[in-house]
Amino acid sequence: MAKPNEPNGKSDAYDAGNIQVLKGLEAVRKRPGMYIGSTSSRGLHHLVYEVVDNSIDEALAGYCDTVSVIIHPDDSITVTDNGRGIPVDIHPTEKITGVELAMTVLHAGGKFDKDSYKVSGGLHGVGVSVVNALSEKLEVWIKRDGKEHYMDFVRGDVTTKLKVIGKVGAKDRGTKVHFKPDRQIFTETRYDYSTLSSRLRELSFLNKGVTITITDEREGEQKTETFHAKGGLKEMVQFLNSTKKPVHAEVLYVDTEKDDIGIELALQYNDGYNENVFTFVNNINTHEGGTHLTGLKAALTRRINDYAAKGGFLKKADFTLSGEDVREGLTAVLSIKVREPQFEGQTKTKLGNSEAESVVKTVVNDWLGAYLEEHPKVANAIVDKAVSAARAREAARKARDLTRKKSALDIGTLPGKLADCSLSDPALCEVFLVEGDSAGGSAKQ
Ligand code: 0RA
Repeated sequence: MAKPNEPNGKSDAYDAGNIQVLKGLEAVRKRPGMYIGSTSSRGLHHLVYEVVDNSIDEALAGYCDTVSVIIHPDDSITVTDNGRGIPVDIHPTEKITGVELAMTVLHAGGKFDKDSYKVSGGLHGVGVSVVNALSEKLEVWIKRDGKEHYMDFVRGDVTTKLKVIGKVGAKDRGTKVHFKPDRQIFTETRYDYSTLSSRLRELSFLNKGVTITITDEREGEQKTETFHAKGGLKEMVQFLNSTKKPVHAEVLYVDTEKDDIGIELALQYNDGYNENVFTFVNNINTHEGGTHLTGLKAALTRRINDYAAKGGFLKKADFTLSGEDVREGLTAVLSIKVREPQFEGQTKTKLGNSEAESVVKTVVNDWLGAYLEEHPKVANAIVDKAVSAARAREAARKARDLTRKKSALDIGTLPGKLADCSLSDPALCEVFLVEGDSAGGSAKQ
């Protein structure tokens, strides 16, 4: 290491040799924030999401339907899945086992086969090697090829090479990862059950058919929950609207694919005035919206206006339904799966892919157009709701305009040579026309 530069202008020679190249997991331990966002509670929970996302990737690829998460008494975590199991054979170019590669090489955790969406979750999607680097201990068990394999690590370094520890059934496959977050790295090491369970519930809604369980083994906290949403986002919307009064019984639902983009959407109106629209891309909540949300909004506004116009809902009205009108009381969840997502914005939670806008718009236009035609009762309830929102908006606008007109006669808003009366009773007011600037001045007085 070079000595720090001295303030007198003389400095030690600085050349390429002084530039530190951090290799592999050492870099992660040195700057954990760069990989998991923070070393506080958020980062701590992120470790679990990172491991779970690998299992969810297996589920998305169609090889896994059960994931379980255990919080142990020492706040260590076990994540188990029944996927194919991390490969245990030697990698042809890296000359180490697939497990060692996944656990010790940055960005090697993801899928090697391109047939599945690389969901790589949380916001960072850095791979399970980052979890390994930031754990004081990590153990992995892999069942595949009729054998159970085991390997362990301390702070990212291999401590037990991959070994076979037993026999299993030929079809018994899966991966189990146990890790204890490093107390030297994290400022908070206690897991919050409800934070983990909320995200796991959300993941079960987003990945229909996958069973996810969470178990808390800590003293005084013992509990377990199982999440499984056969209906996917339809069930998520029912869950979100469970404390509200829906204006139509059925949740509108579509699950399809177009131009290599998976699209799942569920929506239902309630009798409230809030808009609750959530969007996800590859299981990541796009808090800042983006192109997919733009497409959804455009299609909703267009289809509901079309239906309202055709049904004569707007006959006497001198307005159309705005985007806000058609989203009043709306609870909706849109989840899309994209092969190469571009995340933008302050928190990297805004989708930038332009193709997502047209695909979502087209799919929702076609689907919603047909749905409204085929379900006139639901369509009428939705359009009535939007029309009443528009009426309320129009009434508010007129009231506002009236107030503005009144204030247009106030002195503050009159141009230079005009002056308002200081009294508001018309009986006491006169109009004065004067000639010349000085006369104007005294007339104003
Ligand atoms: C790479 C390739 C294959 C599976 C996995 C990774 C995999 C990783 C994790 C991490 C947690 N659970 C996992 N399950 C699978 C495919 C291997 C094959 O073709 O059999």
